[in-house]
Amino acid sequence: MSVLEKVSSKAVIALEEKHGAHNYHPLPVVLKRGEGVFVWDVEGKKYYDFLSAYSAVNQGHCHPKIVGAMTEQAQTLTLTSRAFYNDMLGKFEKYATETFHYDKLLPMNTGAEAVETALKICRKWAYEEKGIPENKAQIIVCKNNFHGRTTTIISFSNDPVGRKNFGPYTEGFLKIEYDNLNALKEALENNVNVAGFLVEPIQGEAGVFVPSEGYLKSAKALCEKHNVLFIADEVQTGIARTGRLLATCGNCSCPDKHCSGKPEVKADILILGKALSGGAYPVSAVLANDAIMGVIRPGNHGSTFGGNPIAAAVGMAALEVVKDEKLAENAFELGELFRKELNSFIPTCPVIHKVRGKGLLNAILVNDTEDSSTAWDICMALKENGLLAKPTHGNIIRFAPPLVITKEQLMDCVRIIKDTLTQFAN
Ligand code: IF1
Repeated sequence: MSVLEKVSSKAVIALEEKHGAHNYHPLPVVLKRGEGVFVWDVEGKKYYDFLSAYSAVNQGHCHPKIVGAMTEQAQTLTLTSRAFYNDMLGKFEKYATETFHYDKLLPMNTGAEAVETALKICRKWAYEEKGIPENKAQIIVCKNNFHGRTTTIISFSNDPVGRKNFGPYTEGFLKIEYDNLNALKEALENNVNVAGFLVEPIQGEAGVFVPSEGYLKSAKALCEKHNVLFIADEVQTGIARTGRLLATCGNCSCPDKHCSGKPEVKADILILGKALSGGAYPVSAVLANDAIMGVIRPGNHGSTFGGNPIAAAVGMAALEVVKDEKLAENAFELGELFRKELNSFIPTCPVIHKVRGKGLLNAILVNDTEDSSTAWDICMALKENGLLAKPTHGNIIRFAPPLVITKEQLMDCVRIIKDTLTQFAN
């Protein structure tokens, strides 16, 4: 088949079915173009994108500033490896560390790699700074976490599908209940060799589970008391998604007006990915202050592509767009509106019973069992009605549009969602 030939969705799906590994179960829609909040399939049908590539495309599809920075850099210098310096990485590191208020940044490519990086930094810090005996370091993680797909990360997952038959598993992790300060307190008190606490500010894969008010702040205080590093995985929640630059936003001078005066917590190690590139390129990073990042020395860690000049150019542009276009503020305001609209609709709708989330990371809870196909069927109907979303955990549907969405567009989407759910009530 010529690449120029027009293809049908059916043909593309058949190609993947035959030649691709079956590690995903996508919604049957084949996209070929994106712009802002919209994507188009190969038949030309237009959709609102309410997944945003799992919050990677916060700045909207094919943002001209990000694509411009990327193409310009791609025509100049793409990759040097870290065996040599490139003239872009330092600029990106300066820009990002000033944006998030940390001394240092370690660049990687994917979220999972950044999580692995954070775990390595934490362990090394534990042995060299905290004085934990060699190979005894423990890192506390939460039940129902999602931090990626590497062998070490799945070792502390409790999703049987993602984990089973991929053992033997990496040791050194203690699992506690999420949003439970007592569980954290006990784990810290009963284990002398705890190095870190790895946590998602909102659990994404678990169905957009928002912890109780004050949980993160108190958890951070407990960690401080026990000289344990608080590691925030903001791969999904970061970069304005939840209505603040970071969901753990402790930067009172950050460009987000909703943050000022209401600092939550500042992680000892911050993990970013996804929207750090606006979805244009794989860019992830770990940020920490010198006392922690200082344990990393030449040869300890790295990656061929991490910190490449395209990633640096794209990362800078992506962060600039977030500031210039006030995406945190937009996510905050439109998120409130979205939940208000759905909350007033729920009493009239027997199909869903709850909407929850922060900023523009939201989910609706469908009135059916976890193994039912209702949420999937609703997503199929939403697709027919021009809006793309994906179920998580069977009966939960996540709604996370690009943060460049306007109020008018959001209200149009609320209408589509209400109409579709009403369709299911009958
Ligand atoms: C897939 C979920 C989202 C993440 C957090 C690290 C990573 C992720 C908090 C790893 C990745 C993704 C990956 C994606 C599904 C997805 C996801 F449904 F599983 F939970 F976003 F909501 N930390 N999350 O959410 O980043 O290595 O993928 O770059 O297809 O597995 P990555």
